[in-house]
Amino acid sequence: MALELWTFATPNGWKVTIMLEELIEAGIELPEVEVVTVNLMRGDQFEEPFTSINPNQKIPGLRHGDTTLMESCAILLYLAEQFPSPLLPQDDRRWNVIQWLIWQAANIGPVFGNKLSYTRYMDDVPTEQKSHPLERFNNEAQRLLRVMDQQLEGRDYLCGDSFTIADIACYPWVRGWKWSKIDITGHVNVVAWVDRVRARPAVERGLAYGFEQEEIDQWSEETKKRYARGGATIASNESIARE
Ligand SMILES: N[C@@H](CCC(=O)N[C@@H](CS)C(=O)NCC(=O)O)C(=O)O
Repeated sequence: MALELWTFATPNGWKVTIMLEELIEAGIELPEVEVVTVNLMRGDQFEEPFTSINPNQKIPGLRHGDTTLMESCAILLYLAEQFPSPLLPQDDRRWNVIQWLIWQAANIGPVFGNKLSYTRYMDDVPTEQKSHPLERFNNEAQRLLRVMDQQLEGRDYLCGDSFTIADIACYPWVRGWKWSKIDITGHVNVVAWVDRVRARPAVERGLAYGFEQEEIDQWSEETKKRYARGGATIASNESIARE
């Protein structure tokens, strides 16, 4: 039974490509994986068949036999359960990992995502209207980074010595701090964690989805412009959904 991943090269999409590569790295024999690109800039997320897989119309989505799934963290949990590995320990560490996974979904994702959107994509919102959400999301992002920094004190990864789905969920958002203009440099444990996670071969392979090797860490000016244009289109995509 093949795994069909419906995705795009964005933080929530990279969570799942990293997960698949980490499972392979852990020696798990995965079924055939078919990656289907949902071009968000073209509005594919509002079309069938993606909408049947993910009624929320946002990537990623997963189909595995009769199971269809939305929400990146639910997909991480599903894959971790289907293909057991240290990425989700089965002993009493399990709920600690799950709480940090949910913490990402409820906090880092929305807050970093909104900060990014107001920083780079909301072209049609006047500057004076952006200042309040920018300040609010930046302050909250800094608070979340303090929580993360504290959690990483004396630990290599969020839940201890072992890399888990909680790290996978947080990493693509935190690594994009320059693009979202959320300064992580005052949080030394977070900075060290970003480097540690980036050094994992499977993470590098997962991040390569949608990108040439030489652009994984440093986007070209052309790519920045493409994402800025695409992000602005997505930010105003509500109109497409209403048509
Ligand atoms: N909570 C969702 C968020 C998914 C999400 O926001 N995906 C973005 C890309 S990172 C998307 O598809 N945006 C398209 C749109 O808003 O139209 C998850 O974790 O899967």
